[in-house]
Amino acid sequence: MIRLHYHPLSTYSRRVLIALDEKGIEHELVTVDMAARKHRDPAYLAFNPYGRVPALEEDGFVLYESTAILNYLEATRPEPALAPSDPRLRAMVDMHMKLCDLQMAQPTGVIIFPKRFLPRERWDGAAMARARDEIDRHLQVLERQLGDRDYLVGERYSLAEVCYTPFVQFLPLIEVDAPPAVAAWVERLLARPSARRTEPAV
Ligand SMILES: N[C@@H](CCC(=O)N[C@@H](CS)C(=O)NCC(=O)O)C(=O)O
Repeated sequence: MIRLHYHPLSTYSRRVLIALDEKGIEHELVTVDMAARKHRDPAYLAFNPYGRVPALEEDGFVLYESTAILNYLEATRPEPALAPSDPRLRAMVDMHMKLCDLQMAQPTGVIIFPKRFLPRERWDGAAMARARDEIDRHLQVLERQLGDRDYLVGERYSLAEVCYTPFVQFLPLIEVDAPPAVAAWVERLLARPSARRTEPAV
């Protein structure tokens, strides 16, 4: 049985929750009390030496880094498929997963972490403005990549969309206006039952 060490407000954890839901994988959730700094306890650092969530555990096998976990789930539970079998399309999914981390997830964290969890006097306004510009530019790239298609790769929902969902959820908090194709894609992503069932409380 899979055990997922996670936090209910964690964007990266939510990627894994979405994949578990999409694939109907039975699992057990272990909440890491991050407010109480439990992710820094030696007991948790034994799972993930970087002290981050999510971390997955199955029969003594431990894996962290959400994209690695998603790829593991896809490899071990290929149905229903969240990645195409064609090597070029699969490579494109990998590319979008990586770019999501670099161009979207990272700058999103710079804005939403303080806005969700820190008092305003601790916000770094300049860094947040730079992050917002970066996201704005990235959404323009996504707009061209999407064109008139519903999904990023091969006309099917894939791990690329799983990776983006928790982050595009926060576009209103980021205060970036998505261009039209991206806005329609975001709506499509957030309407999926797996997205609705894993929606964070804050
Ligand atoms: N690259 C990691 C990022 C995970 C991550 O940053 N998780 C956040 C919660 S959303 C966390 O655990 N932060 C605690 C910390 O960095 O101390 C992944 O994809 O799993």
